[in-house]
Amino acid sequence: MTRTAYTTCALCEAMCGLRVEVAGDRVVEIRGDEDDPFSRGHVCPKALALQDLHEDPDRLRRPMRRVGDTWEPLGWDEAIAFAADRIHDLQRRHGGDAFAAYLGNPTAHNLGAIVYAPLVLKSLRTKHRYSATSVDQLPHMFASFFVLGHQLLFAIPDLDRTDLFIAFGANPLASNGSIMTAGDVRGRLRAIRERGGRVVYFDPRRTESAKAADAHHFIRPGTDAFVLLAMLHVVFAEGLVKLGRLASSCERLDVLEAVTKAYTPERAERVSGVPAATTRALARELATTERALVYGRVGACVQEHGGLAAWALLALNLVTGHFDEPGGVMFPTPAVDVIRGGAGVGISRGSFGRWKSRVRGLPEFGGELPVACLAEEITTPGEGRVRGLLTICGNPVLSTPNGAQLERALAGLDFMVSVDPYLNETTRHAHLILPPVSPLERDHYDLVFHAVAVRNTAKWSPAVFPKPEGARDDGEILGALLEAIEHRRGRLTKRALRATALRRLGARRVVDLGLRVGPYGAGVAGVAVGERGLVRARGDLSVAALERAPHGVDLGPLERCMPDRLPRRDGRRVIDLAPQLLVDDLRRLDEYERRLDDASPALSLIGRRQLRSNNSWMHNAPQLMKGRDRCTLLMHPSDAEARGLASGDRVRVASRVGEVEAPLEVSDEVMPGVVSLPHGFGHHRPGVRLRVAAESPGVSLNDLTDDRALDLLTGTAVLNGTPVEVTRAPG
Ligand SMILES: Nc1nc2c(c(=O)[nH]1)N[C@H]1C(S)=C(S)[C@@H](COP(=O)(O)OP(=O)(O)OC[C@H]3O[C@@H](n4cnc5c(=O)[nH]c(N)nc54)[C@H](O)[C@@H]3O)O[C@H]1N2
Ligand SMILES: Nc1nc2c(c(=O)[nH]1)N[C@H]1C(S)=C(S)[C@@H](COP(=O)(O)OP(=O)(O)OC[C@H]3O[C@@H](n4cnc5c(=O)[nH]c(N)nc54)[C@H](O)[C@@H]3O)O[C@H]1N2
Ligand code: SF4
Ligand SMILES: [Mo]
Repeated sequence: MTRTAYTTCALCEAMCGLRVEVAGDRVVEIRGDEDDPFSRGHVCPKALALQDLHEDPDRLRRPMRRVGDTWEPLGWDEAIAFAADRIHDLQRRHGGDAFAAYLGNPTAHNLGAIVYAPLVLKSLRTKHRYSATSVDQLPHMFASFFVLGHQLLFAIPDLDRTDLFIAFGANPLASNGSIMTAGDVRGRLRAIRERGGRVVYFDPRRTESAKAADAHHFIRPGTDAFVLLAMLHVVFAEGLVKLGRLASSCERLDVLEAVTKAYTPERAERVSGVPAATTRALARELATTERALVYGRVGACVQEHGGLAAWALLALNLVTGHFDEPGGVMFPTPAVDVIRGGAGVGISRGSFGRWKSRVRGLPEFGGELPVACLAEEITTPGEGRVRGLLTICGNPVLSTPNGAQLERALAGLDFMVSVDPYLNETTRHAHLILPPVSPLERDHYDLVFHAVAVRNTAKWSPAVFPKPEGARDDGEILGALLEAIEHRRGRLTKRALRATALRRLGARRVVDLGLRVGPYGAGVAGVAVGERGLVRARGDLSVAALERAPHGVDLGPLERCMPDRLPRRDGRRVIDLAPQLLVDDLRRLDEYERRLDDASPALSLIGRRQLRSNNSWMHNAPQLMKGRDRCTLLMHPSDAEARGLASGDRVRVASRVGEVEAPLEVSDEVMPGVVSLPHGFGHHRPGVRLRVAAESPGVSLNDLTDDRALDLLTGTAVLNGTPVEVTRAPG
């Protein structure tokens, strides 16, 4: 007897609907759900690997405690009590800040984790909060906070209606789209060209996306801000500014004009390699095409001037009239509105500089410190040293700069606990691992990615399989941990009682409340709604209503919502086109340009993503690991020739912080002077329980990236543009 279950793939941001054929407790087949109004049947190879994940014998099923070099299983109650006792004891003796937390990327893809992890972090009362944000989208959050007043007001490409899509540092055909949630992003990009529009990429590599586009321009790593500022320069110089409907909300246009005057396309050409004529032509095309936009992603973020690039991207869309307009960048109205808040689902608008990191003095953003500082906060002696760590959904040893240094630091912690299904490069240093159920054993609602989607939709996906006896999902694990931590501080305190109530509430009820008070909900008596009082109820969404629509519901295209959606600053809803902090940071950009004059002849190392891979943690899925070794170093033929190297040679790649060896792949896909290695490999570490991954371990790109290299404005790690030397490997 087989049955059909409908669910959503939560591996990447695309939210693909799945149709899963199930026999008993086994997966028979996974296919795209053609009735899903958002993804329309599209899936990528990773969806099939959900079966691998589900069945993976290496996936941990019970809490495990490390005793020396061996691991012992233990029961949940004992495990949670052990964690809470150790955390409490450590903080009592050394202060709250002696315990740190790191949240990884799957937190955002996991309902239980996204609801409960922030609550646990709050209850830890530590300034040492870290996450994958500072190796990813932090510059966008930073720019949105200062320009628009809320860190989560991401400007989303209105992909389905645009006629010009210009992308800096994104590879949607491999990543399936990022901060641009779009089921079947390939089809949606193809449709732009089919309706006569154009798709253009700026990337140091001619990626799979670039190959399927109208134009691709090589750009030197780390120089996007120069090109984007030059585009602004052209828009002002040629009188192409069009603020339109939002003119009265925009402030400091004159400052933006004044500061971009110096950034000519010629100057950008010298630094970036992008011809001045290209910059001019594209700036004009952007300004004069009715439905057009410019977009930037990881490549434009994790670099030395990511903050400036993110600001320039926003500003360009604003001054060319492509902000909050169909076909430009727009703002979703998600069914659970995490920006407007209400019913406890709101996310704060942001903060900056309320405290600084102990060792390097780097400012917090949004309550977090840059993860590039985590290792030094553990190893540098003195008052306030980090002695304990909680990781949730994270593998910072492979994902953050100078991972080898972090790895050594983790080994010296007094106590480390990881909420994670695998014994991997990071969690092997934990004293306790708390493993959640598989993705097919948990309910799902996308609180994050509905809020960054190219269309408004909503979908509740019940677990495909019931939770196995004695298993817990992330929400249950973190809810129990939250309660236990607060109860150690006093059983009857207000916070302890609240923690118990929150644990009992459960993630499903949180979503239900969020839906009811959201823009398509019927409201709930007695619950405060957002900052603006009761919002207009447009429907009757609730979890029960969504359960009656297993393929999800379509809530229509993105709609104009500005300036209403801006939070008030000093009582007013304004857009600051030229925040002073960003203007001041231009000085650093100028210094960078001067430094280039005496730059060393080193190669510039960038990363790459592959369709059959997902950051650092899916190399244990057999269906994704078939075929040749993918962890190769790409190098342009002219650079290979200059070094007497050929495809297949083993090369040594060395940076300031480390060196690795990898097979060389000579290719004119990368621009001269640039080499590329995928990130997320490096599974050779001892003590890791990933048998499939260990067969093709590769090397870690982040054993080369430099923890000292930061976008100093935002605290984002520089993961692209690392100077390296490449030589033939000895022997
Ligand atoms: N050089 C370089 N480095 C990069 C990048 C780059 O482009 N170049 N990209 C950066 C980006 S964009 C990101 S987002 C970060 C990611 O950085 P991280 O989030 O730290 O790393 P991931 O590889 O996503 O690891 C996810 C971890 O979560 C676990 N996990 C998976 N699913 C679940 C779940 O449902 N519950 C729990 N509790 N755990 C789960 C996995 O076993 C794994 O340990 O890496 C960054 N690092
Ligand atoms: N298959 C797969 N899908 C994924 C992931 C994955 O690991 N595998 N990870 C997920 C995550 S966590 C994220 S954040 C998204 C990321 O999604 P994307 O940002 O779309 O994906 P990337 O491949 O990181 O694209 C970055 C591009 O920037 C280029 N680049 C590098 N340096 C520079 C530079 O200085 N300037 C410019 N203009 N370009 C530069 C790189 O060559 C690369 O092509 O993907 C998500 N989806
Ligand atoms: S694109 Fe692939 S990994 Fe992303 S949600 Fe769809 S099936 Fe899952
Ligand atoms: Mo990411």
